[in-house]
Amino acid sequence: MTDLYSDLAWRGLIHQTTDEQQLGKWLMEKSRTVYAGFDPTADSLHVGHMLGLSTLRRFQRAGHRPIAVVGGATGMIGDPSGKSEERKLLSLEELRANVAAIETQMTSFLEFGKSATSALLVNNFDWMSRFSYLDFLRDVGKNFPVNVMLAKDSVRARLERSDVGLSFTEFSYMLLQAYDFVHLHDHHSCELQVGGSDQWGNITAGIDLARRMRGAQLYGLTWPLLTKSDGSKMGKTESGAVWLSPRRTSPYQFYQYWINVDDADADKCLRFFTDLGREEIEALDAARRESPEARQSQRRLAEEITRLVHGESGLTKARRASEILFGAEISELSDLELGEIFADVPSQTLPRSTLAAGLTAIDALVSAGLSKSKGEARRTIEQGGGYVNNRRIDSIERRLNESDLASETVLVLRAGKKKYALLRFQ
Ligand code: 383
Repeated sequence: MTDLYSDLAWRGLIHQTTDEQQLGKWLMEKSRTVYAGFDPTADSLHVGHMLGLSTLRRFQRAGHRPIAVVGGATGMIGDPSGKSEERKLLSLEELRANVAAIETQMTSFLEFGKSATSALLVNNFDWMSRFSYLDFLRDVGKNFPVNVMLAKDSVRARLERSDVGLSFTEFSYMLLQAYDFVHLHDHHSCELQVGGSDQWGNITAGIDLARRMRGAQLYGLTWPLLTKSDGSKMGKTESGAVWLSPRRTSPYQFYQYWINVDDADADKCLRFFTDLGREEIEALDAARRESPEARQSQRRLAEEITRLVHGESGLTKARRASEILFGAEISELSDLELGEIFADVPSQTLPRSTLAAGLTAIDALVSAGLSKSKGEARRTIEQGGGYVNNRRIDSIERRLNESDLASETVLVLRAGKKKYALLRFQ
């Protein structure tokens, strides 16, 4: 067995464990079963969750068996850990759709099959929904001293604030997660639960419960919060989370997020998110110190993570989009792909008949808003600064027609180096 614990420690992925001294040895002794849970709060996982999935993946590659739990039941309640306010309950339809969507995403990180280390995907609704309220209070609740529950960070943080409070529903959340650990121990000999540092309270609640109910010794490990060197959250942009679903965050935007990681955060990202080994990462660190402008780390990071999440075809698309924004000729894209690449670029719509009649390049630049007048458009073209689909407009006589469309309905115009505009024909 490989020394997984040392690798996790080197990567900076160990925040707290139940057993500082023993866990490393324990993981080397034999193949263990380990789990992490994901609540279906949206129809996609995001970068924060990705760390959980890639950590499970590290366990699997080191010879352990990972279980990914999708929280069909816990998602009905809402984990107060790390949340400053009570959550809105999700409707049952929303939950069902979210479960289906995130289950698909979870499978791409792990190997499923029939071997001893094959991953398992389970939904806690399957066992929790069979519990009656009275049985749950008698079997599980009886083992939870309320004073211990009150001392948990997730609870204390909320009780200290008089303006938000904490409902009985969310207060009970930790019992559900605690019982999951017992259930997975009973049915799959699971002995270790991993999660982000916000999950420490829930993980230790499960360990206590297993000791009380079964006399079993279970273990826990958390990784640190995902923060950047400036203190802000990793995996967030001004427009919100970076999602794994290509419908929420296109492969191109996803790729760009990693390409734009600060030098100061690159070492952490490479260690946390990629499968690259120590030697390779340290070589990238050295290269970054020597010639940061080459952005080799960022390119490698973007490449590795985009391939993992969006596959080779997603990576190809994302790369193509970057090339286009750096001036590569544009052809044979779909409206959708163009829309993603040029999401922030202004666009104008013209009737399709203008194109059939042969629109002059001069008129096109004016209609797109790139030139204020025909005179200005003419000068732009004469100086070699007018482009259609990133190809230079070689004459002021140039007319555009259907064959110039870059996609079904869109033409990409550019004035100078960076000023883009789209013309849509409908
Ligand atoms: C549910 C049932 C279990 C074990 C865990 C859970 C989910 C857990 C939770 N996790 C977060 C989530 O789902 O809420 N109560 O959004 C996040 N995780 C992972 C990681 C993280 C945590 O899925 O820190 C970030 O991604 O643990 O916030 O039996």
